[in-house]
Amino acid sequence: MLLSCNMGRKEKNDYSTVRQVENYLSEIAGKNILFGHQDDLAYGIGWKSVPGESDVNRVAGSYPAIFGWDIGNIGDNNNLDGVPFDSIRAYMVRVHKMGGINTVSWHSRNPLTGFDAWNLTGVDITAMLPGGKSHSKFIEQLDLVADFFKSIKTEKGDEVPIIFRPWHEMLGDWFWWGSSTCTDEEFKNLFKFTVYYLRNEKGLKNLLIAYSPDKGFTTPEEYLRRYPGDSYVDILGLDDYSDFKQNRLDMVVIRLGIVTDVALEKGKIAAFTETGSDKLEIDNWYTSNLLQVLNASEKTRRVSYVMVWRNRDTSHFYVPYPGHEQEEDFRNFVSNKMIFLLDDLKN
Ligand code: BMA
Repeated sequence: MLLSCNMGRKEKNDYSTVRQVENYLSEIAGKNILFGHQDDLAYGIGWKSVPGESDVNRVAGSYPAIFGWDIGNIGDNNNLDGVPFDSIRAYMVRVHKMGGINTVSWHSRNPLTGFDAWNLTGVDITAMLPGGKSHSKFIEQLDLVADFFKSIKTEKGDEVPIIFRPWHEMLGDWFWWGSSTCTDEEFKNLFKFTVYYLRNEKGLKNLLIAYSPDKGFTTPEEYLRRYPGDSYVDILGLDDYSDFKQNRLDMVVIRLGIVTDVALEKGKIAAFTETGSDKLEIDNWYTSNLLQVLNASEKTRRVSYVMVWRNRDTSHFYVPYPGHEQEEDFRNFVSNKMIFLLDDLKN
């Protein structure tokens, strides 16, 4: 391989909505942090596919500013968590019309085996890439992704900007694209080819690409160990749950500081792409943990958005629901001037 990848991005005089989103996220660095929630409109505690519902809105009186979706099991009717792709498309268009921002992750099956993202057997990245013996199987998957992304349009035909966050948490060893099953070089080639194919071969111009390692780093060099290169990435992220679980807020601050330092140096956006306390097991997590790390320093305040994971049911959730003891704490968190929900973003 490879592959120059500048097409479809940062051309001069580009006033497209995706550039507006990118500029906005850059401009708020150091001032505001958008709050996001995975699958927010699709389901919550005690409800499922009820139009207009949202646990964030139920508790805080506004929708989130960032809405996360996952395209694992693309090609099936439903995604890996049972949300129909037709619904995801409709939610994403709705988010765009409401003035919110969509981000998409991909708990991808292994295209060679069909096994899920967590299955570490039968991994052969080289075979998936150009010249490899199973390249066509990977292309089939990427074509499904491209077709889905292309289908996300308003009635007027306007494209909806998407923050695409493929191959996330790649420093860890729990996904098939992780560090125990593919080398750094293979990983970079996988990432590069994915972005190259969607942008240059498929002509998708509405994507911002996020590189989103887990907490497996303590230096900028380690953070960038699997970084595919500046022309493939727009947003530098961090996925970190376990530092909170282990009460290592100092480590979250250090890691976010590295992410925002690297972002500043590269002229890119920094984001806390995934975090949370499952079941809100930590007391007043939003103000005693999340707000503390986001507001810890000039560096951490340069994060443009933070997103927590989904509210599946009472045994797996990240945002309090009506009646939950941390409702008030969540309202205190979002009422901080720095934190933006959709209503703040629109104002
Ligand atoms: C994990 C859990 C799983 C889910 C996966 C992909 O963190 O929420 O239940 O299938 O994310 O969304």
